[in-house]
Amino acid sequence: MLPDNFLWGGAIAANQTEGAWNVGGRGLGSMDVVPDGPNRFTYMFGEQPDLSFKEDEHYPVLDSIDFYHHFEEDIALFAEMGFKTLRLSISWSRIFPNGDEDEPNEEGLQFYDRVFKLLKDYSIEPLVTISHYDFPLYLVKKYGGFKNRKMIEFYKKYVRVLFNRYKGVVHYWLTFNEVNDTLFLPYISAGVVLDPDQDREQQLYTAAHNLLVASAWAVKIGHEIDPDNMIGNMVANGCWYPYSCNPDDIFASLQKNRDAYFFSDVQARGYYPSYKLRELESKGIKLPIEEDDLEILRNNTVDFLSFSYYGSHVVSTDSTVNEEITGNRLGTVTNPYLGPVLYKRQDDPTGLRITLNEWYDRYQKPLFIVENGTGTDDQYIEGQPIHDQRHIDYYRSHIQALKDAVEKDGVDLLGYTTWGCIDLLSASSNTMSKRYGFIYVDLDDAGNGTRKRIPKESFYWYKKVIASNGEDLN
Ligand code: BGP
Repeated sequence: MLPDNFLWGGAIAANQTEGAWNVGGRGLGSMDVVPDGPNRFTYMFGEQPDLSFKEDEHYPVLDSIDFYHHFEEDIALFAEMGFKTLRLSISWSRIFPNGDEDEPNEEGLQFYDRVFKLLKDYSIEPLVTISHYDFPLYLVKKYGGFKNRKMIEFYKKYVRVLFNRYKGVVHYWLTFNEVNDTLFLPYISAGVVLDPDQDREQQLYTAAHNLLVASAWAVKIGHEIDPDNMIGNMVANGCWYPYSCNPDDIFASLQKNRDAYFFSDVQARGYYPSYKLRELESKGIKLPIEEDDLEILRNNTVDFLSFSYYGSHVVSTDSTVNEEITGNRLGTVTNPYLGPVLYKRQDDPTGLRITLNEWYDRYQKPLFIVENGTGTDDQYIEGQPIHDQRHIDYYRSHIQALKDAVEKDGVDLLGYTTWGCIDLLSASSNTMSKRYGFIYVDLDDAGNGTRKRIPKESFYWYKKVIASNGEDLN
């Protein structure tokens, strides 16, 4: 059995749901200026220096599903499913519209007061991501995002406001979403536009160091303000398998797994792992470590580790093994033992069990699965139920895997929040048609629709799962 206090729920992020980009004194956020369509990836990879709005582009984040004006209805639906927790993020530019002001925007704080009050009324525990792919655009343009050390101070000021304001209201916090994506998607994860005239990796690791230090400061400030705060990290996860038992493949998979381990090693153990220090040294990359940084990292490790898991990956050192699918951000060889490639991924529930075991063995700290799910192209026809059997099948197998990890392997797991408990904008494509939710939102990729919310069949299924604490998966 899962523990009685297991935190079942779902996850959303401000930039993918809130909309209301110019309401309540909010400033522009880094994702507001990212269009959908083919140009999008130049932004995500940090290769787009022009962050102005262009007339011939569409910017879905500006209005999104308008959670800002629908939150009461949405949270009522989450409560109807029996959610014990809701993972949501705060829009930094709602609190500090530019990011470098001295005083926060009271109206922005009041919005989250209302959200948290409602969650409390429904006994739903908020799990708050402090920065989920979300930086005030002004900080990106003026300071260059987390490439600039000054960002640590702006972030400290921001988290201090949040920890003070929501003391006793929010207990579970995540410092940065998918912090390890800084090395792959520097704009969305770190607000960084790369300078083509500077060394690429030096810029990435500079941002990574600044983010890691900022994250440790959040742990410190959060614990000082309320020792009961539980503060976790968040990485994009999904174990890497060797394609074969060739020792070279095994070693290659070990190295690939370190892309995620590197960040959580620092955040959970409090120091840079030797493998990374050697690698950086051999490449001539210098971490911009300043006075006190190492002490801050050492003394402020996270209380728990959290991650997203969508599927596993495979690496081969054999150049003739070249059948490759592309995940959202990482190229991976197709796994011949898994099923079809859907939305650039292969389902692998056992990979979730493996990942949980590997992470618990490595850190011996509680874990939290804060994203897991699959996009589907659900269709709504007025008056008819929305059959999203694919969501049910996916969740059933992954929940069984996490139960095995807890019940058979002894992993300490705090909870499980599915990604996109309501249809929202996809981070990689910025479209609505990759639908993750238990709740359909009537909005298409071009931004047309009523934004009406309609529960899908998976809504009723998940409700049963939560009511039975994971015992009834039928
Ligand atoms: C993670 C992000 C989420 C979310 C999810 C699904 O990387 O933390 O914000 O979007 O992936 O990915 P996508 O929306 O691209 O399908």
